Amino acid sequence: MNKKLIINLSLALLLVLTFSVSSMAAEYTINAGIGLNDKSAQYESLEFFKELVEENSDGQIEVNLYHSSQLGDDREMMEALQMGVQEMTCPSTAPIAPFVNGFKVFDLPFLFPTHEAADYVLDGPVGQDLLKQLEDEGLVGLAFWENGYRQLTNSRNAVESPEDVEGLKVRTMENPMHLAAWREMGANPTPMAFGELFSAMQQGVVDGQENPWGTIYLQNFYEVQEYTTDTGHVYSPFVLMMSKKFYDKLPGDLQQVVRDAAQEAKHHNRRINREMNAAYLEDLKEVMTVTILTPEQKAAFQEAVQPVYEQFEDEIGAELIKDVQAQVEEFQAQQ
Ligand code: KDG
Repeated sequence: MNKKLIINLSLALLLVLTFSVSSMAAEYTINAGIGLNDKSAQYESLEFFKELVEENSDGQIEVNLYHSSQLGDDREMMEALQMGVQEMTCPSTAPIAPFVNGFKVFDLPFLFPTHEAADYVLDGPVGQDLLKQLEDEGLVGLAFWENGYRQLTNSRNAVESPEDVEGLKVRTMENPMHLAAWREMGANPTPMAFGELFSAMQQGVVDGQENPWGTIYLQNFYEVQEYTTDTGHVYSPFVLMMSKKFYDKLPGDLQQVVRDAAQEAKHHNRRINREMNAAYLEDLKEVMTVTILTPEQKAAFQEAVQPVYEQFEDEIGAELIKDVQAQVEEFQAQQ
């Protein structure tokens, strides 16, 4: 074979390769960002979602995942979704409240007695109606995933009663009800984005924080916090959401692929999250002083935060609170 022919053949091969690679490239890209790290049940559930979407769209959609606030904090990412410069995120309900007021209802303390009662309400008419309301804000609510029951940690003292919380500087999510609840317990709460939390605890800017067991363990909070208590004061849902600007560009069949994957991943997420939170509590017992409250001790916390219901009744809407409580009762009556 002469030299020229070899060069021509190589060029042709290169062209074929370039063409086939570019024709394989996805038409749509979903950049999904979260605040938790890549060991969290939330990230693992996003990986599950990614696999489903990429496979069921025959490669037309590619999903890129970003953890540890690499794309910003919850509020910043929601704003990026509104502008159409990011496609997906999965915040807790607390930071969603400034966008859609009704989301405040889910962060009322001691609202959901069990995981299953929460599933029932979130997947029922009240939860689904709130997801729909996100659309007016340029956000598409795809499904409620789970963050979990939030537990207090701190570096100052063991906590068995609201009195033990007196004056404690507690970081909360950026939500007025969380602040109010901790004030009622006598603490000195400070709202802060999740990404700033570890160093704030390390530097003593705050004494404590509250998050599910999985987060406390996997984000290494135990390195800077000595004490934890199973306050379980709030059940924290996650909302998997998408930029409406992006969603509207997808053809109908691909919108369905995304919606189906969000639902399938929801079941996976709830299952592994519950397993992980239970398992990490056991691991935390090895590295922290863990206080498990008696039902009487827990009732004292519940009583302390009760005024929050009245304080926020007008702001949230008495009807909405009643609807959620009625659904919880309906669920319990079926058990
Ligand atoms: O990925 C989710 C986090 O960004 C955040 O919502 C976690 O519960 C959380 C917190 O305390 O901010």
